[in-house]
Amino acid sequence: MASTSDLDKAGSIRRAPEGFLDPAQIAEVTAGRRGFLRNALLMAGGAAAIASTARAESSGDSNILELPVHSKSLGQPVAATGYGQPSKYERNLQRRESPGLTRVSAASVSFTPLQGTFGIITPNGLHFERHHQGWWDIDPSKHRLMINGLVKNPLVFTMDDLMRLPSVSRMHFIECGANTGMEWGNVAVPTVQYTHGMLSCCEFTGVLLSTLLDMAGFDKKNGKFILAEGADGSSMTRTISMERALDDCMVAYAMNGEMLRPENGYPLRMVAPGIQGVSWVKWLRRIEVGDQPWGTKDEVIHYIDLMPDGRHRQYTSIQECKSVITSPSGGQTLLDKGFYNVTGLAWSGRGKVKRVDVSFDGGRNWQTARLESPIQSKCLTRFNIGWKWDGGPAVLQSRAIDVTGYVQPKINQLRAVRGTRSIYHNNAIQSWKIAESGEVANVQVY
Ligand SMILES: Nc1nc2c(c(=O)[nH]1)N[C@H]1C(S)=C(S)[C@@H](COP(=O)(O)O)O[C@H]1N2
Ligand SMILES: [Mo]
Repeated sequence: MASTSDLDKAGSIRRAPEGFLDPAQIAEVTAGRRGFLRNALLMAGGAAAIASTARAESSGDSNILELPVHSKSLGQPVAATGYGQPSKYERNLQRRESPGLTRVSAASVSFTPLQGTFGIITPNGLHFERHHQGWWDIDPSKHRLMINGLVKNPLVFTMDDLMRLPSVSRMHFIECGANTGMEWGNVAVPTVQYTHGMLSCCEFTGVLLSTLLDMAGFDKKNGKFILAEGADGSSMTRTISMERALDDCMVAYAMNGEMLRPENGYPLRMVAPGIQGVSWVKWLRRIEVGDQPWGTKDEVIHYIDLMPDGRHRQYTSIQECKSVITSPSGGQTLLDKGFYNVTGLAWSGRGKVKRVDVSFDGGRNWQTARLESPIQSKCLTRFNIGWKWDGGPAVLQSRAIDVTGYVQPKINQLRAVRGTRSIYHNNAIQSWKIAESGEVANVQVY
């Protein structure tokens, strides 16, 4: 394996700038993550000799020799609150607002802590949130969904009406088009939570949009687009092509086995698989059928990409193939040399993930990672690969390939086509640098 120190000398690796977080926040993020890795290793210690910290012998370990109170007295009765909560030892795992983003009143973002979630499903309480005008807990008995425009029979549904219709349950990722947007501007946010945490994945339950459009008798000749409109004060309206609307879009009322959370659009949201998050209109109240795109404010001012020739790329709907190593990742610290399970997530808005390669030397050599099942279309896929850290500097990267054969690009390949003035739609390879101290930092490898 080639050493990465020459990459350093060439100035091709950019360290996360200091002062992006204030010292108290850095302490909070890194202390929590250190604790997490230490705990994780202790827990895994009994399973196999995976880390040199797992001792073969345990003489004098009071955790074994002294019977703990939970082994010799009565435990708690059923939980006093009907809705279960995580262990108090997991309270560091929180959605967080990025310290680097300015919050404009209720227009805000909270990021999913990808470094501390497992498998592919995001627990509902950790699903990222993006509100343009704050969230509401809407009374479902008063909520209505209207279908109008180029339809024979304009319709209005109550929630009860919708829940009587044929339903489907499907697992899909949702990613905000601005996810990883800070990296365009050369700002290295410190953790995977803030680089990639506008990403979540749930099993959604609802009614296919095609079912509703058929019921309304949409104009098959001129009905080329639909407009989805939300009931909050942000006037969130997004155009979706009829082709995609009829393919796999759904109006969903449930996520991960329970009704939607208020912050994620309760009681009804659009699920637009593979399409950027903004089109997943929350608190969905109206669908209009039309013959051309509407060009609403969120389609002409926001979610567009300023290209090198000065023109804007508009209506970029698909989230291209992307992946990221979630552990080890920025802000974590490796405790010792030896074996580590390197794990991460891969996804594509065009279908299934075909392969994920991982590099430990900044992209010179690649090894194919193990994909965990299920591997589903437009859904997160979990990958794992074993790695033995020799204690020297290393740069970890993952590169995903989807069923179309598309290969996740390097940041410089993306910049060559897209320039440097974009905010949205950055699907470049992410690099994590491991220092000899074991500290993991966000770097860019060109
Ligand atoms: N009505 C409405 N829908 C909305 C938004 C909003 O502010 N209002 N935000 C959009 C954006 S930009 C994103 S990325 C997703 C975020 O969904 P989540 O909050 O469930 O993660 O919802 C989209 N739908
Ligand atoms: Mo978004």
